[in-house]
Amino acid sequence: MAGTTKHARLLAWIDEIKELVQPDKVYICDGSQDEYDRLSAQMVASGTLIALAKRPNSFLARSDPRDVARVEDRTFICSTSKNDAGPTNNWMNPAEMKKKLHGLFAGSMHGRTMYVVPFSMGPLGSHIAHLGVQITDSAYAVVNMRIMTRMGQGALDVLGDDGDFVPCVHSVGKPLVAGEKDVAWPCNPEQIHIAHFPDSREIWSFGSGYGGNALLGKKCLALRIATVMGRDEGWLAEHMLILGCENAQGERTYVGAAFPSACGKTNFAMLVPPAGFEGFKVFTVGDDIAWIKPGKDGKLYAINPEAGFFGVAPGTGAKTNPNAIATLTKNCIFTNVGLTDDGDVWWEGLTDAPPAHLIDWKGNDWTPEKNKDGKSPAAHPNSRFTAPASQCPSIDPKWEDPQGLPISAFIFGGRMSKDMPLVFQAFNWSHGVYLAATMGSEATAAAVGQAAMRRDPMAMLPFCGYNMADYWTHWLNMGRRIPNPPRIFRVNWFRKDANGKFMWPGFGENMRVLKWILDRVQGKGFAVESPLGWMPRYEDLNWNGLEYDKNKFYELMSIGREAGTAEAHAHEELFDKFFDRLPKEFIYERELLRSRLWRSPDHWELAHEA
Ligand code: SAT
Ligand code: MN
Repeated sequence: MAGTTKHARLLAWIDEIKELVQPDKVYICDGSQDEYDRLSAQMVASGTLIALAKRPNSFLARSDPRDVARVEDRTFICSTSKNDAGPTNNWMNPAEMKKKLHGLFAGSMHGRTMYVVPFSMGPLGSHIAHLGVQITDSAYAVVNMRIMTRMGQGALDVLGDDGDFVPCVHSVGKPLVAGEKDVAWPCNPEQIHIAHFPDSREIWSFGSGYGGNALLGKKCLALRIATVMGRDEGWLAEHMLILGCENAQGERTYVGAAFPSACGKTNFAMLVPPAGFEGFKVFTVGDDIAWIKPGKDGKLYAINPEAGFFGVAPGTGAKTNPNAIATLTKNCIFTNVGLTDDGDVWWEGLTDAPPAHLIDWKGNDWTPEKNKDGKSPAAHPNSRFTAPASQCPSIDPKWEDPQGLPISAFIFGGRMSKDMPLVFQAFNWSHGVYLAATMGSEATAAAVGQAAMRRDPMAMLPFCGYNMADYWTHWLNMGRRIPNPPRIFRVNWFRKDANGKFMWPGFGENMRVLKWILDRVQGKGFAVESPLGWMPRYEDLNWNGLEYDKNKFYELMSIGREAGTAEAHAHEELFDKFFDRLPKEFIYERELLRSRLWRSPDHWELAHEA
């Protein structure tokens, strides 16, 4: 059975797109298990998916090696005014882009099925949820959307006869001529366009079948378009995980934490408290995106608009993230990981010892020998799992609460191998917004062609659908509008020593930092003023169960005046791009930072202060 709708505008739009893309067939998805099974069986038969003998109802896909990550330089914000997209986005005139897209999409689904994928971001019918409809010629996108969103007839029912939806058009851009045999992963890498129209709230994506380029509910709708909705309606759409931490007294505190792609959000969201934290438990609400709205009581409430995890596979193992491993046992899609000889998946970090032989993500024979230089991993560094959130053992019982969950702290963390301490707290809201806005992070594999180090404000550089300076102003205003805004923290799990070794063990041990953050939120934790913010002393962290040298801790927390001053100076480079749109608070915050650094010693250490 296919999905049914009497929504006149939706039906007219389906006809209009069909006319343009010229598919062989049109199919409206109902989101049923039966439909999922049918589509997966078709893709197994055509070679797009491989059924995994070791994991029930789970599949492996291998992408075209030219289509493995988000493509930021082919991602566009097509607002009417260029200034509304701002200097950090690629802008194109909406009329020009539409013309271009119409050229690309004309006949682009020839020889293929045009799937109509109705979906809800957020629980069905929740007042914070938003509906979208994705048209796509990728069955792979359809089955992934079923895991990542509430997809199918349920969404159509909520849409009713005249409900509002964000139209999303997607094509892999590889029409088939009569008799042409399809490839396993059709795509058109030379012609990738991921275009957003914030004024008319629509999305058009051409040429890629991978992740955020193709699952349009995720970065395109739930971040780029949703940031614009949030600006207009007074809420926040953020690149944040949401977790709840329960203490021995059973009190649960929720935090939102923003990190750039592939910097450990999924691991942090599913953290298992280490020995020494008996009675503590971490609950997962989301691992990538948070929609945050002010409640009537003046608190900020967050929902996870997604229904699944699209997590980075490499580095995910029983030691680093046992909850993810338990989530992945069934009903999952794996993309660009290795295939073992007994029909299971493998990636670097899944187990300590690699299998003696497997088929790598490119479909070639692979032995550990082959990756001796580290340049030919079995799994692509941006290989992913798509998994239902409901299967996660640490999922919060209230993760689908349509009211959302009250947020007490925001955490912002970049990937910085130098200079940036493990943790500190903002002095106040506007300082916190400044800390988040100036966040720097080193390149990962999540997007092609990243600079070695870049400013990634709020981890939103690739995901903000409007002028970043206006977004900062929106953040400043959100804090002013509520009586007691969440406390703001910066963290950095990635500092390295002189030998290039990570100084902090990370993963479960991040609980030590989280606990201090919660103590601060609850008014219990001690802190010392540093040039960058409030910091814990060694004795302010719980060290039960971990031997961590006091001197090493102070080294991890230290601030070099020269490096700090250079950093403050570099903020100017970022700010200069925005001219008069820059919030004036930021100029003031930068001057305060400079003067705090100026009066600090060359090498500032907590030990000297405490
Ligand atoms: O491919 S996605 O954009 O969904 C993943 C990410 O970069 O965060
Ligand atoms: Mn992400």
